[in-house]
Amino acid sequence: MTVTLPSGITEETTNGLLAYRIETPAARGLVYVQGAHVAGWAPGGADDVLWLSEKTFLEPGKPIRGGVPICFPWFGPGRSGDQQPAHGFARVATWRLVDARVDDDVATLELELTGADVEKADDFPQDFLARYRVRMGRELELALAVTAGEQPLDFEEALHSYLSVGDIRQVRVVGLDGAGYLDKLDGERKVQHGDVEFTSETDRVYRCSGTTEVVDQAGGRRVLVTKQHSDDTVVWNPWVDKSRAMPDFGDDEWTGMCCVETANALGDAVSLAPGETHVMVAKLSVG
Ligand code: TA6
Repeated sequence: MTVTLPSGITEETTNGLLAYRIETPAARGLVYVQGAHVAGWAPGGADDVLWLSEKTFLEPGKPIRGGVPICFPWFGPGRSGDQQPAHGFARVATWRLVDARVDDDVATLELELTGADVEKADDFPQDFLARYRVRMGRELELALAVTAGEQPLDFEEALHSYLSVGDIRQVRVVGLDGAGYLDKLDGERKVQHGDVEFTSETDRVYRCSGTTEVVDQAGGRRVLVTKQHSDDTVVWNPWVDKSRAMPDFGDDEWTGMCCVETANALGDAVSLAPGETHVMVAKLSVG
């Protein structure tokens, strides 16, 4: 299927990875076909809202470090704890562009993935359909629609947004006060008191279906993360040691990023009857 690209959307290839570059008066951005991976978004004349590691892999089959990876059909190692690849096959699979348009300076790309596009994952039903709509303007709206085929479908999902911040040590995440969470560092279940602040490695899955706001004092920016049909918000910063342990993450880059992820994970996995569709939506806006 050949999609005609409208003015404002161009195609480019980097290291064998096909991508669509968006340049309109409302936004600049980049979306790789591998993983339907939004790697950059800058509203209007502003700086990029999404963080991308200077060390990221940009090679077929390797996940891109930064932007908004799509985690599907499992999160992390999955509920069994041994699923590979980490965060599911969708983020390293080759999606298919099915629509591209620009309306009032807002660029919309729609990409699809089916079981036929993925080598693999043993027991995951092949006849699912995942459709991802990226709407890039002064806001970034991401909608992941999953439709079950003839078999029931049970999956986790996350839009694993890496936000660019001035200094994580001066960031507050507002909106999680009172929310229960799984602290993945010690496996304990805890309750958030007040805003989330960062003083060490932070890796938490909050039970939260509402809006959060990332207050980036050093960067002088607030990023609002609103969502639909997502029961979990994941907050992550690797801090020093973990950053140094990742080959695709600069040793000192940890101060400049904060993940606030829109998810349905762990006990909030989605179960679909045959033919049923679930749509998870995340919207980023800058204040
Ligand atoms: O969302 C947080 C997390 O699950 C962390 O535990 C860390 O593993 C991060 O995702 C990045 O995962 P990746 O597989 O991209 O290195």
